Amino acid sequence: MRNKWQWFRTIFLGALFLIVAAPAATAHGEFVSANPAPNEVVTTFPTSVELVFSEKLQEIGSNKVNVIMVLNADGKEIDSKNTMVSGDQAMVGLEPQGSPGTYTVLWRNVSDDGHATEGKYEFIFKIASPKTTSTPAVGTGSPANNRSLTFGLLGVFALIAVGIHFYFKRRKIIT
Ligand SMILES: [Cu+2]
Repeated sequence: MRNKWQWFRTIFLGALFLIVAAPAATAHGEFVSANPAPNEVVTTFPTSVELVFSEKLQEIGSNKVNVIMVLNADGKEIDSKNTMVSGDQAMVGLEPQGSPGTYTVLWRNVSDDGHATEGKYEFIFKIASPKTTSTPAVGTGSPANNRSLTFGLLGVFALIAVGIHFYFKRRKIIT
């Protein structure tokens, strides 16, 4: 039992060290910008995903060390599996998509200094509604969906506010 705990503690401290020490080290090929951008809402599905990093990327022979992977809402890979690299940029082509939803971009790179970095972000594909602002809601569902989304967000904010309130209240009692 004791051995198991020591092992666990070692792993835990190791992970903690990595989390604390990693940002302190040099920048590597950090994420700078992307198209589509993180959390961007696109109404035309992009033909590619392009990422810009803070350092020139390294290509090691024919090995694909710089990879961009794009998944649809169902987790299906919809990229061309052929990430291209040019300087500090990488891009991958995308298959055309019909269904609106949240798409996930996963990336991994190796910068010129030999350091590997990885990350992910999401963008949202929304089919543009054909209705204009002057005509009241011809389409079904979408205004209600927007409204429920707004209320949902308000609810989340309210919960966070209540949480913070009680957190500080408790701290006050303890100290
Ligand atoms: Cu580095």
